[in-house]
Amino acid sequence: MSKETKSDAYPYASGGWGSLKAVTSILLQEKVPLANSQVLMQQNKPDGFMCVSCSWAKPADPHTFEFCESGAKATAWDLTAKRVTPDFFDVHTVSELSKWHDHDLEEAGRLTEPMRYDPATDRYVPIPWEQAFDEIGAQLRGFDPASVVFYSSGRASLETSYMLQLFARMYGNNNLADSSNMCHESTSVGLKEAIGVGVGTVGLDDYDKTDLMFFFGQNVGTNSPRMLHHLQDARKRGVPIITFNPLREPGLLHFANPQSPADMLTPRDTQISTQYHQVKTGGDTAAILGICKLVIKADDRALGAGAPRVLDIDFIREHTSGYETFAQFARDAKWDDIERISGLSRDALQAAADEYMKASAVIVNYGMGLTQHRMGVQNVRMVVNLLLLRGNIGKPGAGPSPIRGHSNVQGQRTVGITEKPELAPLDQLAEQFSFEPPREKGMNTVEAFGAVVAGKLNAIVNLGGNLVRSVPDRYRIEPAWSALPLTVNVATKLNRSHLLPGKRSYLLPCLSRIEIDRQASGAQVVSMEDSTARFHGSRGVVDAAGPTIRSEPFIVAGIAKATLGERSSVDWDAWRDDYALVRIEMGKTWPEMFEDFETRMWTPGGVVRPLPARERKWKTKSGKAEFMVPEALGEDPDMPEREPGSLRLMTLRSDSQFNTTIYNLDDRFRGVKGSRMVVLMNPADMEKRGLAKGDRIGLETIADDGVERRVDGFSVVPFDVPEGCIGGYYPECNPLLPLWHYAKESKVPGAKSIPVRVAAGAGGST
Ligand SMILES: Nc1nc2c(c(=O)[nH]1)N[C@H]1C(S)=C(S)[C@@H](COP(=O)(O)OP(=O)(O)OC[C@H]3O[C@@H](n4cnc5c(=O)[nH]c(N)nc54)[C@H](O)[C@@H]3O)O[C@H]1N2
Ligand SMILES: Nc1nc2c(c(=O)[nH]1)N[C@H]1C(S)=C(S)[C@@H](COP(=O)(O)OP(=O)(O)OC[C@H]3O[C@@H](n4cnc5c(=O)[nH]c(N)nc54)[C@H](O)[C@@H]3O)O[C@H]1N2
Ligand SMILES: [Mo]
Repeated sequence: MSKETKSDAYPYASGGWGSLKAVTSILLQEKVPLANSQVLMQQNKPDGFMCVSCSWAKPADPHTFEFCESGAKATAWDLTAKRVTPDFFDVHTVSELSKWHDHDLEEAGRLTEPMRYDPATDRYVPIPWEQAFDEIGAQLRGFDPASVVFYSSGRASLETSYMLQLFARMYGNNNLADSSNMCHESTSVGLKEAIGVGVGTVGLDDYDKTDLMFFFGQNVGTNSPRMLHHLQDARKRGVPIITFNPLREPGLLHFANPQSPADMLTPRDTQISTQYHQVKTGGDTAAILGICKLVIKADDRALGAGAPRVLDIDFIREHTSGYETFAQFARDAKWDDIERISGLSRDALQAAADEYMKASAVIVNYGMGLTQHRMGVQNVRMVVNLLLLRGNIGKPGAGPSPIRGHSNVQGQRTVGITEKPELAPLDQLAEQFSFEPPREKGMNTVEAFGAVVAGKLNAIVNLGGNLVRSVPDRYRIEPAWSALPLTVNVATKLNRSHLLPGKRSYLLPCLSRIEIDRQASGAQVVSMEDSTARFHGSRGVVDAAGPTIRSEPFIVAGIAKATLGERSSVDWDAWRDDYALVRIEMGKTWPEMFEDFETRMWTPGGVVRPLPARERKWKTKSGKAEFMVPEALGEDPDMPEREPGSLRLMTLRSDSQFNTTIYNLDDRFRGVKGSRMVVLMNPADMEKRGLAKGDRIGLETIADDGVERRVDGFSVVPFDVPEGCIGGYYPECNPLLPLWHYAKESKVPGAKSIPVRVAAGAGGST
């Protein structure tokens, strides 16, 4: 049965005074000068800069403070007064720095000079920009293009991304891996097959019109907090919110808006989730199928009784294919299976189905809890099945809303950062730039790291990211990464990946989007795409963190020119000096999106990207929106259900991190303090294993590939999570995640269902 929502792990609702205190303390921690802290007022405003944290939509009529605790932390992190200058490396060797905590590495401050690793002294030493470009270019020219990968981490602007994809293709490969490969690629694959566009179809205005919302596996209070404004407004209108999440997440239960004095001064806070279903991890396909089954059954009954239909039958007839086969599958599905796999009772699913059948416009929000599974693409397809039953796509107030991660991860794919040649306009690029782009499929992130481990890669060029921390199988990745002939890291801050230099390694410091980017033609602006497919301009507002730091377009242009030389028809210097020229080329490549972009990019609320599915035009194989019959009810093919004591580990984010960037060791919402080496466990699972709160344990992965994957030194925290499911933190748990444990169709690592057991032995002491 669905439970009454009540939070006890965190005494204050998400937002609230705790949030305000956290913002003040990070500004102090980073010694951000008062003048710079005013910058927060320009965050996500139509003429300001777009937040460097999450990709949630930017409204046309922003709040006075259009930022959240996470965004304020991310801004303070970039505006820090601390610097990592060449002197820093005089004092610290790379071997010594390897012993530092991840937090301390980034906390050391902004990188200021281009550097090259010197193996003789085990230090990074400064090198002039032009020399760095020449050396990198010469090495890249010497490699087979198939053995080089270009990774982007989701922050870089549309302009930078367009330049990078063109450079890679002129160089000779489609090896354009990016963070989306570990994130929402299950969405890009699943939605594309089902509705013909690989992105969500809702805009902010739909949140004002919806009359029911679902949340599957997305932790809004921590990971996209600005969205809480819209959720709160919706709740005030009486819109129910139904959440499916194994953990009782305080950030999904209650909300107090720190920017509303009324909310701050009254003890009463707003309830977010009106129903909270603690689905077992990996059980969403079964749960959604249960809801669909109940809706179809109600429709069968209505049909029999001559009553009004429950399904939107006109929509199904006109706009979809595959309904009958799916409906029969749902009718035949056994409640025993649905209840066992989802961990939810039929009554609980009936409660959700009842709300669904009452609502005329429904949004399904979802995140990593659906995509990062072996059956991640199927989970996404089940969301579509549910929505299609009542015509909830392509009408106001309704649709799928995948909540994307990095601030421009969606946009990077839009402008050609993809390893899949069919998704890039290769013919158009060929004509526009007079070259023959490679047509072979490139490597995504998992494939690239397969090649790293196999010793088949010569180089990785990273536009951001911290791959030795963020990819699976850390213990296998680290030695292989250090053996790479060349690593090039474009970064704002020092991280673990820079401390495992390849045979040749370059560390190239770049500007943050918050900073004023001065080039020969004057201060430059850039653009990005938010999670609701709107494009926005972004203008830097503070001085650069140092005179030798360069912008990402400058760096990409420099490497491209040095590598391609006469082979390229592009005037990289001109693009470097004036990004408007890049936007003009984007407009030629995709006139429907970027024509006249120079002026349109400042449209308050963003430029709406045309999405056929919004108009109920389906660019799918059948020309209709497609129902899909699930292959299995969601049981993970890697999960040894029969091994006694096996557990499914979900790797999670806290509110004090942005991916591999750790702001501090607390997880305020979940009530965890001072350590990230914890395992959140159901008290019954603790009892079965004779464990008490605070006991030290190790975890090991259950796999039969002969590789030992074990991490020690966790302490046990009792938590409200279903039996058999446990939670730990990303990236600390990544050594437990096998590289081959990924969603079949999208290759997104199965970071939310790692089969593990509690390891025998003391569990270590660190
Ligand atoms: N502050 C902050 N903001 C961020 C980030 C950050 O690290 N910090 N990262 C950014 C990025 S790149 C991304 S992709 C997004 C990620 O944002 P989210 O999608 O919210 O990702 P996670 O925090 O990894 O996990 C989401 C939720 O999934 C639940 N879950 C786990 N397994 C399952 C399951 O099987 N079923 C269901 N229904 N739920 C499950 C977990 O309990 C958790 O609440 O956030 C972005 N924003
Ligand atoms: N186990 C587990 N693994 C996961 C996940 C999970 O939930 N569980 N989530 C996955 C997901 S959703 C994602 S998106 C990936 C993210 O993985 P990565 O792409 O590797 O990302 P980040 O941790 O965001 O990268 C942080 C680094 O980027 C650099 N940086 C910051 N800002 C900028 C900038 O403006 N420009 C440049 N060039 N560099 C910058 C800084 O040096 C910083 O150290 O991790 C994935 N890995
Ligand atoms: Mo992500």
